[in-house]
Amino acid sequence: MEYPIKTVCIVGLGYIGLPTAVNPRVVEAVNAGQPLFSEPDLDMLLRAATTLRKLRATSQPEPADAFVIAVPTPFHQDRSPNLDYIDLAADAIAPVLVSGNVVILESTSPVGTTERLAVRLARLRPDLRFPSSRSSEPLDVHVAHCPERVLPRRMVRELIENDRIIGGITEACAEHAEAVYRVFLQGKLFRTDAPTAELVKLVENASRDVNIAFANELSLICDQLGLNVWRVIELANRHPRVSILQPGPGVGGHCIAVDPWFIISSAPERTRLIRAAREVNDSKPKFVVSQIRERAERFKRPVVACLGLTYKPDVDDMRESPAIAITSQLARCGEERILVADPNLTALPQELATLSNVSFCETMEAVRQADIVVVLVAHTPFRKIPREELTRRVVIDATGLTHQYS
Ligand code: SAJ
Repeated sequence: MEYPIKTVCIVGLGYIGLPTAVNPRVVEAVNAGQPLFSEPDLDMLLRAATTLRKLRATSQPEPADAFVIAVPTPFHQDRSPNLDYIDLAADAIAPVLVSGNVVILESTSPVGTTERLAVRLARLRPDLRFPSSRSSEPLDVHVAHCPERVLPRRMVRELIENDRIIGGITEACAEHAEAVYRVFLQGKLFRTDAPTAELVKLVENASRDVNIAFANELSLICDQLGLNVWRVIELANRHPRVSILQPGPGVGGHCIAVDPWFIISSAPERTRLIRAAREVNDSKPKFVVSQIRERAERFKRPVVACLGLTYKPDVDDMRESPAIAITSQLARCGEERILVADPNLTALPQELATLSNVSFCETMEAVRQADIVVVLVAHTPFRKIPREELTRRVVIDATGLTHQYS
């Protein structure tokens, strides 16, 4: 069956979601064709979309055929999920919903959230019929979950090419949601129910977290045994059925370090491995700080160059960045003078800018002044640092970038 989709209202226009979207500065920037974060090809597409009047940002949702909710789902201090932004999005779209609409939740969500969204909308709009997994009555508004899966820096391509999972509260909901993705998707669509789709997304990120934890645990073991973890992994991966990921300074970003907790909070007694992986990854920044402090002991007042602050290579996103946690812990607990360099940033973030022993400088300037060079993010430009500039200094490489020299 055909369900024509002419207008789509996206709630949440950036990775800070709804609170950002209602900010007049963001609305102006998007309407002027300027994205608020850098992502290959996004600025060009945004300019084209706004110029052709295919995209318009507003501070309040407007009537549309389909509504896509893409707001953040952080956790509370006790690591239980915080669904406030989804609730705010529901409250914002409820007044403009009409019969025939489809509402799609794209935010990564704990199992049960899509049905909870439908219940909230039904309460706000008693004049419309919303879906329930317990009933197959005809509906006015369809509700489904279609979790996003794109990798930062490859977002534009992956958005079109990746396969998508569509979890409808009912079969009809999945069918209606599919019509939205058929407009642009080249990857395959797989239909399922909403709770399965919710868990699939969480499982994807938890699987990556567990695999990174394995690599991080290997880095701790190799440190104790005096072995090169990068070489060990490189050689182990020559086995046809072994594919170990890379250790690093810890796991950052707003997804992989957060989403496994949504599974843990749904089944606390049955998530020993997922929890242990989170703990291994969360403990890695502290380990890197202790490595730096140990090597710094032999200097009177060491100058430490921290290379990289973002949560992963070649992005400008600093959310939950282990590199920031390491730099900040180091600055707070020691005598060290810290020089920070990051080719993807123009200044220190607020939490480091207020520390008197931390300053921001250009990469080679930081390296040349340093007694100890700490590689925290394997940004591509760091690969151009001349080898001899590193070999004559103490180097602590949390990323494997300098393994190319060995
Ligand atoms: N990392 C390692 N070692 C590795 C790989 C990554 O330490 O071998 C670290 C990175 O440095 C970073 C963190 O893990 O700090 C996460 O980076 P990432 O590149 O693995 O993932 P994200 O957070 O940028 O994006 C993930 C992706 N999920 C999966 O690959 C399963 C993406 O497809 C999702 O759309 C995204 O989460 C999301 O929004 O959920």
